[in-house]
Amino acid sequence: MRLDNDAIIRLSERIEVAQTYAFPLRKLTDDYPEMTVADAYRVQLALRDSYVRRGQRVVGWKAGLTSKPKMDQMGVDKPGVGFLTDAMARPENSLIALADMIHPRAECEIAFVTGIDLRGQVSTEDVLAATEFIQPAIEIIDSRFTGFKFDLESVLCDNSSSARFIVGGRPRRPREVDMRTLGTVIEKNGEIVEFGAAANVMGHPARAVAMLVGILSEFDESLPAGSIVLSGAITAAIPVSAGDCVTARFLDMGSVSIRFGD
Ligand code: OOG
Ligand code: MG
Repeated sequence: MRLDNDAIIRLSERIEVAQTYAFPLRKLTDDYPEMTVADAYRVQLALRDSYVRRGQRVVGWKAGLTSKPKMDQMGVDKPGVGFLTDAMARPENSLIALADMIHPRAECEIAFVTGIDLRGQVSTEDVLAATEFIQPAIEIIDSRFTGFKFDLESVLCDNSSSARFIVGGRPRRPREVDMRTLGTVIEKNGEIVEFGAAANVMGHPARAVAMLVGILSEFDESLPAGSIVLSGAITAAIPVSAGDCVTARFLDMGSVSIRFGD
């Protein structure tokens, strides 16, 4: 049975407060075990509407849990999506404040920037044709659930743990690089902590973007031209704390660095 609208609003308010004041919640399915994935996306939409009413602008979308290393790390075996707003964007090489996050982790991803609207069931070829350029990115995720533990429904309500994102390095045309064999290395304080190839992301990161467009179209939404799309972490996410410096290096695409402070 669908959750009623009051429950959807109550849940989105619960998430918004936890996101704003950075305190952890019990996972939402503890209180609403009957919640479905469709309900969870209704909660996410209510959250998005609330941020937009408060003046934030949606600048793009993210796909999450699109690689085996991430699914294994989180114990969730299905991908999902979340929205990105201008308030989450941070410049390359900047100092990211951690005071307003609970237990942040960094991920390295390929960002797609689209040039035409995408809607419905699209192929990886459609995604590549619609992509103006791809760019290295770091996503900072922060689960609003205690212990960074959740199920698919709860994490979708929490906007797929979205917190901050940074794009940088060298933009490339999507067909200039072989995205499957694109290697990436994450360094924390100069030590290599994770590495992998972008094929970890559903065989090809453009497939994750196609999946995201499919999910949006289930809710009768399109991916507008000019969107930034994060295609999902290529490796497991790494925990970060104040004083850390993280660099994600991408083969032939340069690197993105950020520092973390209190
Ligand atoms: C969910 C978000 C996962 C990714 O790139 O796989 C994600 C989480 O792990 O908290 O952003
Ligand atoms: Mg991510």
